[in-house]
Amino acid sequence: MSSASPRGALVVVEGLDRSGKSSQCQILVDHLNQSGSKAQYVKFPDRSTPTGKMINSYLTGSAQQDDHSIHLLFSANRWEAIQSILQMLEFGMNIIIDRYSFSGAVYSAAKDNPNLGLDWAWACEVGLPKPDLVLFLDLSSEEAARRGGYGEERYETQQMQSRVRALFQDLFKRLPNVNLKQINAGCSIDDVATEIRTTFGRFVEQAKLERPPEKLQTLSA
Ligand code: FDM
Ligand code: MG
Repeated sequence: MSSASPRGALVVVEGLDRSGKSSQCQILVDHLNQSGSKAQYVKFPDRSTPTGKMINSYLTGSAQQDDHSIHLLFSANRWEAIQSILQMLEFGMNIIIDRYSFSGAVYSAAKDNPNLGLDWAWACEVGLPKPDLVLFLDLSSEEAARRGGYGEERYETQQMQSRVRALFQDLFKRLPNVNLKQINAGCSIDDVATEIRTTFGRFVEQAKLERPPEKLQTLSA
């Protein structure tokens, strides 16, 4: 592959449970593939790998883990995938990631463990590829509840979700170099999809993609 051809874009979709992340990622991936760009969906946690199986046991309640230990497993689950993601980007593939380091930091910090704040939680993400664009699908807890409440997994409680929502905003304020677009996820699937498509199109027109991608840095004060 000649290095003259553009690399793919690394796009992350973040948001609360019920915000429509997974559907919107798929809609964007399908749209890009149908319109002549290459795109691949990637989801974290990837529950298929050895670390992902441990994470799945924890989330479904069949295993217990220390808060730090599970946090590091979620991070390891990203680090182990990075070489293949970088290769796909270099190959010109756009990678659309459903949850990334931002979920990693805020869900762990939302546990209110005094020894596991945002700074500690973010530290093991430093050095991972920095997304070229982060789309945050924002949803109020009222709208989430109207969508049928939460499921059975660990973290799927109203209290946890409202802490997570606030912590996402705290985290983004401390990452001024991240290219973030907040999207109101309270409208219809079609309206959200249109806004994402427009945002992605505008981003691609202006983007100058460094090779290799930049890296995530420590949080600002
Ligand atoms: N989650 C997800 C974390 O706690 N840390 C992480 O690094 C990631 C990627 O895992 F509650 C949480 C977020 C969610 C749970 O995610 C499972 P999905 O998207 O519902 O599978
Ligand atoms: Mg979930």
